[in-house]
Amino acid sequence: MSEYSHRELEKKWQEYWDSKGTFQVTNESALPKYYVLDMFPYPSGAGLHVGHPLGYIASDIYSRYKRLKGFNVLHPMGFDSFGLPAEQYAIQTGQHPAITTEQNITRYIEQMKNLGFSYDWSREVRTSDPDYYKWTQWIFMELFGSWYNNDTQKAEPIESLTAVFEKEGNKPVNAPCDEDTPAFTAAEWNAWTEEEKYKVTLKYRLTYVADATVNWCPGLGSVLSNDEVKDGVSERGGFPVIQKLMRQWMMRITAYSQRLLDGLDNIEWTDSLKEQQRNWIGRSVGALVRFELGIKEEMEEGGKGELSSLSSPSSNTPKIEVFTTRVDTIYGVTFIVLAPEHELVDQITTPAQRGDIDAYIAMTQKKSERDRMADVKTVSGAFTGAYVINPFNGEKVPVYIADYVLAGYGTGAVMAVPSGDQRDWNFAKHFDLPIIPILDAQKDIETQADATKEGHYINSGIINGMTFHEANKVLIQWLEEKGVGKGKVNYRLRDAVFSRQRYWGEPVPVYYKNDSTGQPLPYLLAENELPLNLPEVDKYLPTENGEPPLGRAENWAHGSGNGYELSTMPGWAGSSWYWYRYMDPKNENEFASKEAISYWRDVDLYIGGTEHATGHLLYSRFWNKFLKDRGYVPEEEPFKKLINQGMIQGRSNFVYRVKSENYSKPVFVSAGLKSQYEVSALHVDVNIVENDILDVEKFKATRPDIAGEHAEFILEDGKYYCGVEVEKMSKSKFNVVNPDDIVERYGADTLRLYEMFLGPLEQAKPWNTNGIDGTYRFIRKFWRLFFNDAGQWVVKDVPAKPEELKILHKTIKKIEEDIEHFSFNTAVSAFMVCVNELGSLKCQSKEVLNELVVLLSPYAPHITEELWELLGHGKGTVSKSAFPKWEQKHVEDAVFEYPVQINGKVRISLPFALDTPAAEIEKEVLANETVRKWMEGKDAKKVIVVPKRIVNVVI
Ligand code: ANZ
Repeated sequence: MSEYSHRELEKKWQEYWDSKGTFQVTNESALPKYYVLDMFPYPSGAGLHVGHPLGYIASDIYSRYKRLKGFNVLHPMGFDSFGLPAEQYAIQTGQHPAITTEQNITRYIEQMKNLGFSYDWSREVRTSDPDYYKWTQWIFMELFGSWYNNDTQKAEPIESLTAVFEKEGNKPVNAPCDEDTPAFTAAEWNAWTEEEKYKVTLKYRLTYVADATVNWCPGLGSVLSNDEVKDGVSERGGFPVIQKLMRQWMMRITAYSQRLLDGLDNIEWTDSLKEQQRNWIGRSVGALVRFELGIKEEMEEGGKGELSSLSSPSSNTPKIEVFTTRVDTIYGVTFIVLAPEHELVDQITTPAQRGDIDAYIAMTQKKSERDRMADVKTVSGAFTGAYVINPFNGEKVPVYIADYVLAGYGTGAVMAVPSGDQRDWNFAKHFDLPIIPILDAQKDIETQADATKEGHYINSGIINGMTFHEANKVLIQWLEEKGVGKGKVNYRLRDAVFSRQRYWGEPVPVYYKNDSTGQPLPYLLAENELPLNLPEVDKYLPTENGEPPLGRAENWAHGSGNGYELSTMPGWAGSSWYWYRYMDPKNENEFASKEAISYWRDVDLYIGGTEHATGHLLYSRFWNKFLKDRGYVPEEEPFKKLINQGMIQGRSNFVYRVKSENYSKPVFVSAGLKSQYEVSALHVDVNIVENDILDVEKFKATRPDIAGEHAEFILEDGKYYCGVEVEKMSKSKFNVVNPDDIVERYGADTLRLYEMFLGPLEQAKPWNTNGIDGTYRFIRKFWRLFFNDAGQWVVKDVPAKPEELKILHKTIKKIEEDIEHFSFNTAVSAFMVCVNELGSLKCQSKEVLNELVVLLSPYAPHITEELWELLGHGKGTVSKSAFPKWEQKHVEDAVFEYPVQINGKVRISLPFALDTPAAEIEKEVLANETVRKWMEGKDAKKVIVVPKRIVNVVI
């Protein structure tokens, strides 16, 4: 082939790689391993657009580079194939989601293969495949079979827990568990029936059933996770989402809060991503403080009555426990605020205040937690009529309820310090409550919030004059001594809701059997009953009595005759462990063999989008830590290095229709002339626009609805120029560019280079098809180094010239550095410079071109395979060769221009070959005419030659 023909050549090599299994890797290799993972896609019906492959191209370049560097590279691809869109489509069309999913996957694979990715397709996984979800179900069962031991900081089998119960009851057990877990002795435990024992263990398991306030989306008939809800509506479909209490499977991720935080210190992720995870976990160091309730009848009578609770504290008096990060402000507490849902509200509200309180509660029920957090302006609340005693100074303070206090955080109650907290300040102002300054630096009370920076405590007894940290320490000690509180670390992270009322997800491997009181109790399937296959249903909708779609399945019951769980697992289940399945995808006995896992261990490089910052990446880390605790995997963190590729935005084109009454004859004006008219801008399909010039005939043909036969076009220089705007790439904006079209026209190599050339990988950038011509020219110029205009092969076995070697070695050095830093765009520029320079030198040396082919192969794998073959490497593929080594001697200039200083002033610079001895340089410098002129006939006292730097002459 002497003409560059991307169509022929790319197909040829894609078929070659496929048929030879070029990129299949084994788990037994003497080579060091390297694992490059892409976040696997959900196969949507729309196929890939040019934005999707950005990360895949980068990871492919890196994988190919690592192979050339001598690593055994695992680079797999698969599909996160359970999910809502397929189910929505099934609801609308009756088509089984498995069918659409299969079709979409086929299309994705075809599109990916067209781009020349070096995936080991023999390891492909699909989360909706029973052979795969069998193991997702198995992990669920392992979680069910485990509890978290805070003392060992590990998940352990439930048997180690019941062993303690048998001997010592649950007093010595330090473990996260349900709030209503009773205290019991070994004697009590041992006296219980098996059923009673089982029920108690359910309170400790890492997955459990609970009533949880969830995001319920009636439009989708399902619960959604927080990251599936945006601004009060579902991300998919935009249906309203409300807060509802429902019985759900939960995952006790909170047991891992601290480890999820600590692990971030040992992985190479961007600071912003780590910060998002830290914020999501939300660690707060503070204290719990108990405020005892005054007897409310006495309080009401003038408020000055004897405080029986103060004089005779009794364990029966209700106490309000608050969580605070600022115990140091306790002297400034002037009221207490409870969340409207707080369990004590009903009990403490006085008859006189009941009306106000009930009305307020009714009002807040309408708001979601999100709305409540987001609204910082509106101040509202109600007085309960009750008072509590500040344990530090015996002051009595009133108790309010207000919706700025959230039921689900801390204890659902705060000690309010208006001089320290803005919300408390607003509340105090609104209800005319006292404000006590806590610091002496009192320019303005609102500035006191930051006690760590300035000011000394006033009115504060034991902490007067202390720093913030000292004060907190002293106060927490005081609390503990007096028995009214203790130090406490609080996390914002909540346990994860694991149930979805959907069809297209993993069935939960659980059935229900009624207990002796007739209540259903969940039981696990036996391991050999897995996978629990998704049953057929007649419709993908909830049943008439509101059960999830699985409620429609006929005869769908456990062998014992008991009904299965009807909800399915959430979208994140299958993606929380998939990187292990690639290690050993066909294994029928384990999720992956011990050998495979101990060879591949973890993902060295993970590339994907930022939208998974707090969902997938947190859940995966959680499951990984759990699997590690149970001895199934070796590493604490699954993804050592993570890069987020930036989004490729769409570049929309617009036409401008002149506003007019006459719609039968629309008039469109070219962009440059539009200011002369009153116009409305309309999106036009970017695929019928080239270099911003509209193909008017195609426009008429494809959009007869807006530009019929009779439309008129006001042109500039005979052309219709479109307007341009950068927006999200989406169908509705007519700016979607399909990689298939680009590949057809320019080839995958050009597309790969062009996507990398667009800008730094991590940055968002607009797609612009106009620029691709430049990259296409580069590829053809590269080809021209091997073939002349007449199509003759010009490469010769001639020794390389020094200039050629210099260009080559500088490029090798630069490309290597750039790949190591994931700076793919600068590498592409370096290739362009190199090819230009070798082109102008008319380089024909095989020695040079051979190396260049290897160097470019990760970026442009097809053309380089072809040339590699033509260079005489027979059947071997360039992907199995070795990355060239650059040598210092070639990189350096052969000659150095020495600046020559005479008594400290540079007077001239003189070129010397690098290997010139110092004595020779000295001799020639002193003999130079200009130098002699500046020496004014004097002798040199000293001549200092600093090699490759400078020559100093002292006279
Ligand atoms: C007294 C105080 C004084 C507070 C002060 C702050 C500043 P983070 O850092 O987010 O953990 N708080 C506690 N529970 C709450 C709840 N359920 N809803 C709303 N607010 C709650 O915040 C902890 C602080 O937020 C706590 O410290 C408490 O107010 C409030 F100058 O206590 B602070």
